[in-house]
Amino acid sequence: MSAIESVLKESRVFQPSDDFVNNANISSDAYNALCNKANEDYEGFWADAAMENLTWKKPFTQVLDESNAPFYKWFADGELNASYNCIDRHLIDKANKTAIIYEKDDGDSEHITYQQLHDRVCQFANGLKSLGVRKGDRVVIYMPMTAEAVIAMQACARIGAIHSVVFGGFSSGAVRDRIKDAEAKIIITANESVRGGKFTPLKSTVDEALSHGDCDSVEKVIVLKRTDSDTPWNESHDIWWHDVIQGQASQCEPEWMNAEDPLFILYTSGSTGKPKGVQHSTGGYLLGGILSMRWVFDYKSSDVFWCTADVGWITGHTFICYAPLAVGATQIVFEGVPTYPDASRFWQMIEKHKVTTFYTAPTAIRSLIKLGPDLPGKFDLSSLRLLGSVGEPINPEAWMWYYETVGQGRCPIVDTWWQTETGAHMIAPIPGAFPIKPGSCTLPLPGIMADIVDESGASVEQGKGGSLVIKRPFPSLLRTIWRDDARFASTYFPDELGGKMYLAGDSAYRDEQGYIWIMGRIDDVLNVSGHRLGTMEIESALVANPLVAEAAVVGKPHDVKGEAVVAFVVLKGNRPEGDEAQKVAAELKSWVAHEIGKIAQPDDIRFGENLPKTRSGKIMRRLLRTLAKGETVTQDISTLENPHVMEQLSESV
Ligand code: 6R9
Repeated sequence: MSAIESVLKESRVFQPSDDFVNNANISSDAYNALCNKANEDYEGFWADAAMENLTWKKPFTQVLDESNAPFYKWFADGELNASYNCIDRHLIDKANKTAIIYEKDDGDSEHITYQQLHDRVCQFANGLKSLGVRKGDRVVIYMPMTAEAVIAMQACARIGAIHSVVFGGFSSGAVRDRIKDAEAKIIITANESVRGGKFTPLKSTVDEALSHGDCDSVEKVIVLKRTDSDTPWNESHDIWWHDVIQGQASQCEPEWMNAEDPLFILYTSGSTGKPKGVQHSTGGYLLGGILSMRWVFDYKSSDVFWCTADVGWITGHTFICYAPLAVGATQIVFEGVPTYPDASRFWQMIEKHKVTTFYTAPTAIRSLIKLGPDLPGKFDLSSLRLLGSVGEPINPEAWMWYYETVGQGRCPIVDTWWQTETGAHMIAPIPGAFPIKPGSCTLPLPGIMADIVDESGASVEQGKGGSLVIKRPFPSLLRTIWRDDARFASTYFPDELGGKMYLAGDSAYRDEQGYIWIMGRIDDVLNVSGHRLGTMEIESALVANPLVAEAAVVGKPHDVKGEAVVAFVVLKGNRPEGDEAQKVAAELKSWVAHEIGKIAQPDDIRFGENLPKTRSGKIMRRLLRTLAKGETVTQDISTLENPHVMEQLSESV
């Protein structure tokens, strides 16, 4: 495994500057004190954090309830509202502070204060109520990266509706599956998205999702008019966003929620064909995000925070919609792409808005290195004080460039390991408390009892790879998979590990200093440009095509995306060759884009008369991974049913 070898060679250590340490929220002493407190009085540690960081309508008296493990409850008798915590509680002293700098694709920007955000969220929340949306109803949000996307999410939280955001790059099939699984009452979308100067219809994708007639739960489709183009319209259920807020009051009493009430559902890929509806709580989830802001991002009220993720992913939920607002930060919401109008957009925006804290993904860093390694030097990036990375392991080359060229050797990099399921950072540097190493997400946060174990659940020795687990429940952990408790328990708390350890799905090892190095997924999940994709999901999409008899999907290393999708396909007819193979491959690529979304499109398609299988009929995936990488097969293929397909499958179309 080349990625692991390259991190293994990495031994550099970077100390934070004295200046950073002197001003840090958490010093090394404070960090040790937090860890000790969490070790000695686990519940007391979390109770204090929840009291200090959240504003409760009714304070909790219970902390952790383990009586129905692994369905853990936190602060269960407390009441609060997430939107109140993100907005209203700042109005006393920060009403005129900018909450959101909304930068549009074309470079125009709009500053929205906390008071203005409050008023817009309340108006939209009242509009939702007027359409009959009530506490516990599900609302699917399929929107571009606009200020309105955040307003829609916050408005749901305000009235206790459960949002389920679907990434704007997903296709109608993916939208339909999610609407059906969540039984959504309302869909919120925009007529079009605007990214990199291109307009992409969203409303018509929603129409297509609804056209099969099996989404009976949907009562209304709310449409933001983002562009002036004509919009297909259905009088019976479509309604414009501007009509929804028309005449609505800018006050809306928050719905006081139980700490355990679901805040949202977010679908993510796993090892089966069906994405999982990860369900998060109100109190515990919000607490996790706030602690990440204070500890890992060392949040200061003077910061300008920018997370470049899309709200369609967990990173955008926690670090755009909720946590920066919950601490009263000024943050950027960016509609566009890093390469438009050119590859200096990020650097130009950091200069323009005096960004202090910049959080992006290794794949973005790698592509920007390719497109312009010297471009950051042309801008004034002196406002930056901290950099973050998320989504996949960052290779030391990209880390060094980020550190030296973007951060000018001044800014610590926080490499944050966490997941859709964990809701907030789990293993990440506390930048003023201890040094960082390129490629390592460093140490578990205080209160996060992470460990690396073997198949039986026993801790492995230092330097040895194993499965990453978290041994104690923590507040921001998912509560269940939407309407699938059994899958939740078997996926995340498997019996083999005793049923009480959270199994993350990643492998990792620890070095001499206890620093954790993530090695990759242990399940059939690919990480393409920091996005999670299930191989089974792509395989089911492929075999749904009338031409395809069988398909197997694996990942291969890619220098920008991290991993690329390779599909091995057997057609119902003859194995295609030459132009015919080109044509069918192109057709299958656009088929997958249509079934799931462009991000799932295979980079490489290979046709065989069959797939390599053992005599018992199992597809030999390890062999396919070797073929995908173009490496020589050293595995024993003597048990193969059909060795001659190996040659066919080593040829890319
Ligand atoms: C936040 C997010 C989760 C998976 C996770 C792991 C990979 C995320 C990482 C990382 C190494 C990091 N991952 N951050 N691997 N270093 N700093 O990305 O959530 O989309 O659910 O993906 O991403 O494999 O299990 P999600």
